[in-house]
Parts: sequence; structure tokens; C-alpha cells
Amino acid sequence: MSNGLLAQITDSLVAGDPDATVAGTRQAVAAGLEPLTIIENGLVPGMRIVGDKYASGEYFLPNLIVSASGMKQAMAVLEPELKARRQHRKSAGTVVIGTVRGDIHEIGKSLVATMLAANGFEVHDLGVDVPVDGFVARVREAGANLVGLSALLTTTMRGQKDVIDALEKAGLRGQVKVMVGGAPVTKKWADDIGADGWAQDAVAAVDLASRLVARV
Ligand code: B12
Repeated sequence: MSNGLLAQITDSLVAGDPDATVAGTRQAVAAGLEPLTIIENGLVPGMRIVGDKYASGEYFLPNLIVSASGMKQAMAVLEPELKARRQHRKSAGTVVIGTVRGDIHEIGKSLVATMLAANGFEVHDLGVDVPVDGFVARVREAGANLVGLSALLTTTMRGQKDVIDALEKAGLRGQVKVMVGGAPVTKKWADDIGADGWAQDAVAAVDLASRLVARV
């Protein structure tokens, strides 16, 4: 039954039917499924299939936009559920997160932000297409000890290094750990640009964030 619901959510994203995605998500919550299970086993696989279809030329940009909207609306249903399960941990830190300049992909970044907030971090989500100075200014204002930089395009990944350089220049690099992510970003890239860590998905990002903050 629950597997059927999750498959329904995946299929609705692939079919580009946001109303069905939201309805399926609500149904899954009502059936007692954990929000994280719904995300990881219903929504994310759907977006992956949509991405593959786009890459192979079967889907076009409008398909991506409709599916992304379904995912976003479903996340709006799940966010309060995730927060309701929030465990208050004293050790959680203050995170400034955003998608770097020139890049408007927000789903993965928002998922990471939601998961961090659900795990007791104070999260300052700057949104997408964030200029380098935007990150630096907020780190200073919020006294953040962690920065999360998302990039989904090979052409915008370089922006992650620009933020690291700017933090250095502003004399803030010693106070913050920097974690990077996004589909084209690898551990090697993170090492090359002098980031403190890389995580493949939102669950790993929470684990990484906890470890990095413990080391600040
Ligand atoms: C949805 C989507 C869009 C939507 C975005 C809508 C939105 N509101 O976010 C729209 C339609 C707007 C879009 C536009 C474009 N897109 Co697009 N898009 C995608 C798609 C299909 C899915 C991305 C997604 O949301 N995935 C689901 C989330 C959950 O996964 P995720 O983002 O990877 O995030 C996870 C991890 O990476 C990690 N993570 C992410 N961020 C961070 C940050 C930190 C700190 C950490 C630790 C971890 C972490 O955790 C996340 C959660 O698990 C991908 C395909 C793909 N395979 O990625 C293409 C893709 C990224 N897009 C692509 C392209 C080319 C574009 C456009 C240039 C298309 C065009 N011609 O206009 C534009 C770019 C616009 C711009 N300037 O940014 C290419 C990029 C190719 C490349 N190598 O550079 C891809 C790979 C598609 C393809 N195969 O060609 N896109």
C-alpha cells in the first residue's frame, strides 16, 4: 500500500501532474509515512527520471518546469511535518545556504536547508542566484559557522570557489566551514577549491554539517 503511494508520487512527477503529486504526498502523510521516506523514495526518484528524460532528449524545458513545480509544492506540504519532528540539539550551528550566482536551481538546496533546519540548525536560506557578496554579508551578520553552496551547472560551479575566496578576503574563513554540493559537484572538486566538505544528498549533508560544526 505505502509502496504503491510512493510509486504514485514518482509517476505523477514524471507525468508532470503537480496536483496529483501534492494529493499523493498528502495521502502518504495521512497514511503515516515518514516525510523523509516520501522525499527519498517518492519525490527524488521522480525528479531523477525527469532529469534522465531531459538529458536523453525525450523531455524539454517545460517538462522540467512543471515537474519542479510539483516537487516544490509537495515540499511545502512536507516541511511542517519535518519541522514537527525536529530534534533540538544543543550542538547544531548556524548555517548560511544558497545557490551560487547565475544558477536558479533551488530544489536540492531547499531540501538540504529544510533537512538542516529539521535537525536543529539555524538556517539562513538566501535563495538562488546569490551574489558572492550576499554570502559574505550574511555570514558576517548572522555570525554563521557554516556555509552551504549549491551549484547545479558546470558553468556555475566556479562560483563556489569565488565565495570561498571572498570569505578568505573578508577575514571570515577562519570562522566558517564551507560545504558544497549539487549534481555536478564531486569530492575532488570540493578538495580542489578548498572547501571543507561535500555531500551527495540532503541526508549526508546533515551528517557532514554536524561533523564540520563540531570541528569549528
Ligand atoms: C529541475 C531542473 C531545472 C529547473 C529548476 C527549477 C527549480 N525551481 O529548482 C529549471 C527548469 C528552472 C532548470 C533550468 C535549467 N537547467 Co536544469 N535541471 C533540473 C533537473 C532536471 C533536476 C534538478 C533537481 O531539482 N534535482 C532534484 C534535487 C533533489 O537534486 P539535486 O539538485 O542534485 O540536489 C541534491 C544533491 O545534489 C545535494 N545538494 C544540492 N545542493 C547542495 C548544497 C550543499 C551545500 C550540499 C552539501 C548538498 C547539496 O543534495 C540535494 C538533495 O538530495 C536537473 C537534472 C539533474 N540530473 O540534476 C537539470 C540540470 C541540472 N539542468 C541543466 C540545464 C542545462 C539547465 C538550463 C541551462 C536549461 C536551459 N537551457 O535553460 C537552465 C539553467 C538555468 C539557470 N541559470 O540556472 C543541466 C545541467 C548540465 C550541466 N552539466 O551544467 C541538467 C543536469 C540537465 C541535463 N542533464 O542536461 N532546470
